[in-house]
Order: sequence, then C-alpha cells, then structure tokens
Amino acid sequence: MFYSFSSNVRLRKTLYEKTDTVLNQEKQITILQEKIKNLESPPNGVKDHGWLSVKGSQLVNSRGEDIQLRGMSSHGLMWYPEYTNYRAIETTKKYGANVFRIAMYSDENKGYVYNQTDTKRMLFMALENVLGADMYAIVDWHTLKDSNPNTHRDKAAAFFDELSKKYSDEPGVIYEICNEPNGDTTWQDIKEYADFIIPIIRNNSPNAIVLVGTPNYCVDIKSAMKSPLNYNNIMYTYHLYTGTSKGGYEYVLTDALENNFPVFVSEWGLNRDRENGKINYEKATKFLEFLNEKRISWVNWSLANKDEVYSVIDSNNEKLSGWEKKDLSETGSFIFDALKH
Ligand code: IDC
Repeated sequence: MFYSFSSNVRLRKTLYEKTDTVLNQEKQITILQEKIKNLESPPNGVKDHGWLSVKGSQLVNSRGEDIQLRGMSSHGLMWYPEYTNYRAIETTKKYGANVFRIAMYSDENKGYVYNQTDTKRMLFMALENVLGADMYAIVDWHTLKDSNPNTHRDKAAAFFDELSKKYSDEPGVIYEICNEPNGDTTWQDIKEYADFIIPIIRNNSPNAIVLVGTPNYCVDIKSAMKSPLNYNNIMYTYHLYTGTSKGGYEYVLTDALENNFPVFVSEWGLNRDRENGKINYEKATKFLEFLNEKRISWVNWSLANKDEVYSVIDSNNEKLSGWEKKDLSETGSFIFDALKH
C-alpha cells in the first residue's frame, strides 16, 4: 500500500486522537473504580485512617487527625463464635461501627488456658473477618475470674508474641492486654504485667496501640495516673455499666484528659438499676454524649442473643447477620442507633 505524505500525517493524527480517547477512557475507569471502592468501604476504616497513634490524650490517625472508634464487643468468643462471622461484623459497620472487639476469655471454662488450639483458631478467624471488613480489631485477653493478670502471665506472653508476629504489619490490630483486673489486684500488679507483655508486642509491632486495664474492674484510673507506664501509644481502659456503676465518670475522665492521660472505654453496657430494675437510658445518653464530645473511643457489650439485658440481638432472634431494628433487643436498638457517627 502506498501513502502520500499528507495521508501519513492524517493517519498519525487519527492514531493520536484514538490514543487520547483510550487514555481518557482509562482515566474514567480508574475514577469509577475508586468510587466503587469507596462505596464498598466507606472511608472510616483502616484503609483510610491507617496506623493509629496516641497524641496527648487523643487517639489520632496516620494523618495526625483525631479519631474516635465506636463499635461492639463480641460476647465470649467461645460461647458465641457465630456472631463473629464476616457478615455479622459488617452489619455493625453498616450501623456506623469502625471497631470490633474480640473478647477471648483467658480463664473460664471455655477460655484460652483450657483449649489454646481451638480458641486460637477461632480468634484468628474472627480477626480476619474484622480486618476483612476494613475495621479496627481489638484483641482482648479477657481476664475476669483470674482477677490478677499475672495469674496466666506466661500464657499471655506467648499468645501476644505469636499474635504480634503474625500481624506485625497490620495497622488494624489493637492489643488489649487484660480485661477487668479485680479483687485485690493493685495497679502495681498490673504495671508489672504490662511491663512484661508490652515489650514483647513492641518487639514485633513497634507502634501498635496497646490498651491496659485498670484496677477494680477498670474504674480506678486515678492509681494508673499516679504511676503511668513508660511507652508511647498506650491507652488505659475505663468501663461502665449504667445500672451498677456508682457514677463520677465525668470527674475521673475530665481529670484524665486534662492531664493528657489517654483513656479508652473498651467495654460499657446497659444493665438494670439495682434499685428499680429499670434500664437508665438517660444515664446512657449522657455518658455517650460525654464520650462523643471528648472523642473518647467506646465499645459496647455485647453482640449476641443471649437472654441477658446487654445482648443487642433479641433473644428469640436466630439471624446471624443483617439485623434490622425489629431483630434487635430493646437495648440493642438504642446501641445500634448510637453507633452512627
Ligand atoms: C458476662 C456475660 C455473661 C457471662 C459472664 C461470664 O455477659 O453471659 O456468663 O460474663 O463471666 C463485665 C465483664 C464481662 C461480663 C459483663 C456482664 O467484662 O465479661 O460478661 N461485665 O456481666 N464487666 C462488667 C460487666
């Protein structure tokens, strides 16, 4: 075939135009793909916020902006493992949650110390589900009956070593090294435990957030404030149950914040008032307003349908995900509304 000079130029021009069109189309496809990604995963998760750290008393994201985590805690992982399925966790996200706490009891009949193999398999599956949903995951070494965390310190150490090695590159994992220390456990005991466990975690995952329980079922922030731990990115946990907690959280938590002491409410719950058996929603609303205003992160107990007041799923409901309002318990309906940012 023979081309004149001018037809050659014309041909090249058309080719360039075509290339331009293809490039434009590619650009548009990228933009659309980006939009779809955001629809699948609204920008309040790990992909958006990345590694968290603690600045003063505030939890901040990878850009240094403050962030508040809100979400549900599992019930005991080995009692209600079915509620840690992917779609269950994703349902809490649809209601607004950006964190999920996996409560792994250490010392109770279904606890870690009695069946490490199965408990760990369940834990890693739950953890993958939370991370897969692009949410922050709190791995909670749920001490309770073992009131002093030093009781099973060596087992906790081995567990946290394995966990933090496996997830050393994962910004979504938050380590809660003990749930509610109680009985005669002092802050010094907890400190001794924390000084043993935290360096193990830090050795594998140097910047991860670590939550540390405080004495007397996580209400005694004051003792911890008098003698804080010597690491970055540590937060101290405070727990409240509306019916049984004596109150005074405003004073304790305000004092903590004013002294740059970072607090995380890793568990709170609605239970019946001792005196009249009622659920005090007014107290719960005030508590939540306080936490949200101060940007203190919170996690509610618990995502299960057990016939007990704090279960958020109605006890007659068998659905394992996709709950609508009618599937929730009375307290659950209140809590799911509160998850929305
Ligand atoms: C409770 C569960 C209950 C279970 C019990 C086992 O709701 O079904 O039989 O643990 O010990 C906490 C604890 C948390 C408790 C919860 C309610 O962190 O483990 O769960 N609670 O009692 N602190 C205050 C209240």
